[in-house]
Amino acid sequence: MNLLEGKTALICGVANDRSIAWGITRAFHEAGATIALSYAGEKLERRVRPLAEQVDCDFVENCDVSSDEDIKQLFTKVKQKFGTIDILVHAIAFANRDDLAGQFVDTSREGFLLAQNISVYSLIALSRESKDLMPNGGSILTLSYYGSEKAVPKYNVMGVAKAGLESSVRYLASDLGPKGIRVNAISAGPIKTLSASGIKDFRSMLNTFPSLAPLRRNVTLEDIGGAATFLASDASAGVTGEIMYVDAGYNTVGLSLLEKDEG
Ligand code: NAD
Ligand code: 0WE
Repeated sequence: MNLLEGKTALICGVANDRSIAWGITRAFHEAGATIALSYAGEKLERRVRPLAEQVDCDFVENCDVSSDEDIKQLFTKVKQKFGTIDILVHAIAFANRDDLAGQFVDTSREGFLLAQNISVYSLIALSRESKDLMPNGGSILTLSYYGSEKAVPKYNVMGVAKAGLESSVRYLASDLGPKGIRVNAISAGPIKTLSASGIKDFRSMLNTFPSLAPLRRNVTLEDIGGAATFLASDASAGVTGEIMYVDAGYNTVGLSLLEKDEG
């Protein structure tokens, strides 16, 4: 399928081949999009360049989203190379590891502001820059998680950040809708990425999830890539301000009594 033929996508947040951003990149490439990538920190360049080659991408730029300077430079280079873009993917989050371990009540001011800065404000800043490069309209996508609306043990300060992120999606959609720019989030089920590997008990989350989710399995990078392709394409032209769950149905069920009669 060539849903994204003729479209250019700037994808921010590839760290390695397990990143959700990489799953989205592969899906966009298969759908015919031209790809531009940004990563955070020179250490990652070594990992991201070879991945970029796999999708015929020769635009790979460093951008730490805590730096206004980095963001400005990224978009200057995007403008030089592509002129305009059609799609922005924001797949970036960060909180102090300690804040994802103890109790939420112990969150420091510094830890709170860090999580909001990297995980929420960055979407606003990247969207502002993107809108000037989207004269023909466009699609902006970010990644959220269920911990935004329910208190998930240990997700803590990131849960509050994701609540802010989802709210930002609605406000950005409201601002940019008149320009034909849509803004949506995918709320993904748990996936074992670099970010997740730092989390104690993540493995037991992945092991338990299939018994609770209607589809009886974990979600894959391909699941997220498919939904992202839809939201980035004109097939979703009437959808904006939306939080789309790609979680094997997990968020839709209440009491889960484990039953033996599967099938
Ligand atoms: P990942 O570690 O592969 O990606 C996170 C990315 O954020 C990395 O590329 C990292 O370099 C980038 N990043 C961190 N600080 C940055 C900064 N200052 N500037 C620029 N980039 C920075 O992990 P992932 O799971 O693919 O995470 C991508 C998104 O998906 C995140 O928003 C995450 O919250 C969300 N998400 C993940 C899961 C999951 O279970 N893995 C589930 C739902 C949502
Ligand atoms: O959004 C995320 C992960 C976000 C994240 C992860 C880390 C680990 C390493 C942000 N910052 C950091 N900082 C680090 O130093 N997810 C949705 C994955 C995730 O993280 C959890 C989860 C799930 C799911 C943390 C606790 C409980 C569940």
